[in-house]
Amino acid sequence: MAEKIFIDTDCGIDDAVAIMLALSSTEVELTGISCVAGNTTLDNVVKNVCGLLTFYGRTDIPVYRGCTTSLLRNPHRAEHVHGDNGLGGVVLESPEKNAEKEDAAAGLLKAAKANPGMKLITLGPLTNIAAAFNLHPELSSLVSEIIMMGGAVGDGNVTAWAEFNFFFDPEAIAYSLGIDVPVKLLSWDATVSFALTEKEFFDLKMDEAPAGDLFNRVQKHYFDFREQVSGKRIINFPDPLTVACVIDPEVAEVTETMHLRMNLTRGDDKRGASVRVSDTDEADGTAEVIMKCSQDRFLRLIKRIKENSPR
Ligand SMILES: [Ca+2]
Repeated sequence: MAEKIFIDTDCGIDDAVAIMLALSSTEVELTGISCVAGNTTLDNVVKNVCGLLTFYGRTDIPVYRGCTTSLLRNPHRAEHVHGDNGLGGVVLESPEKNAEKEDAAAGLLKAAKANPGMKLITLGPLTNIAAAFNLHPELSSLVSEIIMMGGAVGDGNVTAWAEFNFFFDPEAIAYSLGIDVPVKLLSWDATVSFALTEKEFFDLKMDEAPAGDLFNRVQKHYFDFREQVSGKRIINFPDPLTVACVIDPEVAEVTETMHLRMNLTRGDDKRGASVRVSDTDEADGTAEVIMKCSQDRFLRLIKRIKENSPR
């Protein structure tokens, strides 16, 4: 039977690919999507998610609006990475659906009550999750696992110490690590454990089907961004890897259990870093951290976006 999942997202480029991968895979069943500000504004995130679900003809999947900014109002977004609309400037057809009336916390609770034991996948800052579990503590007995994209043991992607989702809302991460549900983290280290060159990317021939063509178009902006910062046209897949590790747990090649404490010191260069500590009393929580992924297994999955494309 398909694993029931719920996705929380700040739908930028790689979130879109992650959702496309989930919609292309029969091992998982998407019970709902909640939206949070992060890579782009909340309004853009809702529009992108509703547009994607329309593209897939899956307007039956409920979408919920969540938090408009981080708990401490962090103005830092990532338009330089994901473009003005979060999808690298790619404009989807007008969505044939809107967000539900309930907010993200209520939507998550509704899905969890209907699907006890479901897994929660988070692809953005943890603001919605901290709010939802605070408002509805019964969620911790209904959700079996939280799989988060975020955190860096080595270098981060925003500062030398911090990964974007953790940097954007470190207080929400500190809260979420302490929730009484097992947490798995797809770290920035796992993200950079492999990259595709532009040639390898086009060798996938994704544009043979409509969804694969959309996959190619949204990634173009990301190649341009990586070239600007590193001089190399390469691409990484943080959010798609996170979903891939739920679809096929063997995508995660190296994992390590870590006790983590967030650096919450305002004004400190290392704010947003997840610091490894040896003593559980000093930690905000313990997570199983995925440090390396299998490129072969992942690429086999990603091709499904083309193979199982709608229309
Ligand atoms: Ca994201």
